[in-house]
Amino acid sequence: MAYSLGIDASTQSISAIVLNLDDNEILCECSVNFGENLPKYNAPNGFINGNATGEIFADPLMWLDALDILFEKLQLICDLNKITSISGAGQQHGSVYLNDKWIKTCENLDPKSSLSEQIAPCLSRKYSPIWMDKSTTQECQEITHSLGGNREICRKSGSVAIERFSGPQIRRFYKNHLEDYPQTKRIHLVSSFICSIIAGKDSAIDTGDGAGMNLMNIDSNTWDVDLLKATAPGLLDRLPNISQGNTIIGCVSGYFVRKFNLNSEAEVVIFTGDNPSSLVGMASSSPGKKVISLGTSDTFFAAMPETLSDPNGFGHVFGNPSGGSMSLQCFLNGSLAREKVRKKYKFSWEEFNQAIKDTSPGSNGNYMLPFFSPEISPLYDGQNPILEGTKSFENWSNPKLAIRACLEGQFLNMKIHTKWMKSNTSTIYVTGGASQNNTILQIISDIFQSDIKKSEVTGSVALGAAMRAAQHCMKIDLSILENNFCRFSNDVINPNVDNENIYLEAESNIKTLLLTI
Ligand code: ADP
Ligand code: XUL
Repeated sequence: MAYSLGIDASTQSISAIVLNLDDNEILCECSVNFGENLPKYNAPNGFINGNATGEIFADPLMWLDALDILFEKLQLICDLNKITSISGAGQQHGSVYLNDKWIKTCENLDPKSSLSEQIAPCLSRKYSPIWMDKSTTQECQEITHSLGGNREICRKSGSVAIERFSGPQIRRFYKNHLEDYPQTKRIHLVSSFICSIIAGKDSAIDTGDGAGMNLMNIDSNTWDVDLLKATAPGLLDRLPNISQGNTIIGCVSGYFVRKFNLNSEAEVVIFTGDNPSSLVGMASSSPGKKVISLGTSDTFFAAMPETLSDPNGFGHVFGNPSGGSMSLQCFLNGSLAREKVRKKYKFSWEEFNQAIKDTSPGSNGNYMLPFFSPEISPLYDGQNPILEGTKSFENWSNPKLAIRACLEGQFLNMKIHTKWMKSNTSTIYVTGGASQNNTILQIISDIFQSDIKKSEVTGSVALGAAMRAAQHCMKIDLSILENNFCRFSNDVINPNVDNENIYLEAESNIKTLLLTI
């Protein structure tokens, strides 16, 4: 029996999927939610606000405690000794800062003590800035200036300098913590940090996640000297190597063998970012399919036949774990905005859905840009949604219309900001926590006038990781893994053609509203 394990270290939780490669079935799934399972970290959604405006951090020790709990739980439902291949993925852009104790500690993890206890003395920065952080506008400007403008940095790194990307974050740390930067000997991404722990060995960063740093040259897949120089001194020595996503780093750390009965011969493939991993788990590694992931953030992505970049500078080019590149547009105010509106009226998800059923497409001419916190697609620095319509709508006293207008505003904005990808396929594949909500999916279908196919596995990130592990360690063809494990529900959601014109008119009104920000 050969099992493959995929791990997803995401914003709100850490999850795992185990595939039985002999029976072609998903053997088990398991998740540890940071807010619910580790309340002592005071991070109900997996992150905490910093003191300065725009700062958003997560505690790497919380991720490690969650990893220990994840394996405790997995051990109860699965024979971990049968796992022969492991890989994983992490929320993108987050960076972890480690001192000179790191490598030795990581290589000698002791099962008698917890991961967090052992790694705590290795942190040269207590908290990790994550992808929601917006505090580096100044650093983005400095890096852009050094490179000679947006066009050049986008040509080299696949994106203009972006606040949440690791390069600008590292620069801010270097500038503001002059005493801690010299103590920092290694800077990892969330993906390569968790991979190092799993393998008991300092891991490389893969090209998929590495492209989300404003530090990697997307043509050569190496650290770019000009980008490094513009970011912080001595950075090359502090970064791990970059490797292709098919790299096997070695076998699983003895920590997991002795503590949770993993097989000492289980091999580990280097981790990637959550979005590149989801591309694999959604059977979309080859160009021709587009995917919407409705997680903490909403993302829209696709494998690319040719490297295109967003002329507006809001989109990104990342490495495709199967070779070539993928395009991605991220909408920060994803599930968190939907949650805000829902909680504003103390509605359950059922009441939220009923509100949609009780109102009409187009929200009777009321429009909303539901940006409750700063947005990146498009750039918006405010904290308040923009509403235009009747007085009662604008002062939030019509809960049902507010809910519909929030959803319509989100997905019309998504349609407007993903046109640059020029993907004309008629089906959209959806995944992520909110994809279980068919009412939301119907609105997406009507706005894009596309069929929607829902992944039956909500954990497409962990699934993609387990598939990559099996592909590279067990040498199983990706198309076979896709056939065996990527399942989409039979009930395809079809667009209501009667709503097409209503949403075309709404799109033009949302475009006008976007001009006001
Ligand atoms: P991440 O991987 O970014 O941690 P998930 O993909 O697990 O996030 O998605 C979590 C989100 O899913 C939650 O923030 C929640 O708002 C959303 N969600 C869960 N259930 C529903 C539902 N029935 N309807 C809409 N959204 C939902
Ligand atoms: C992508 C992005 C988010 C994170 C967290 O650029 O910032 O999707 O990867 O999921």
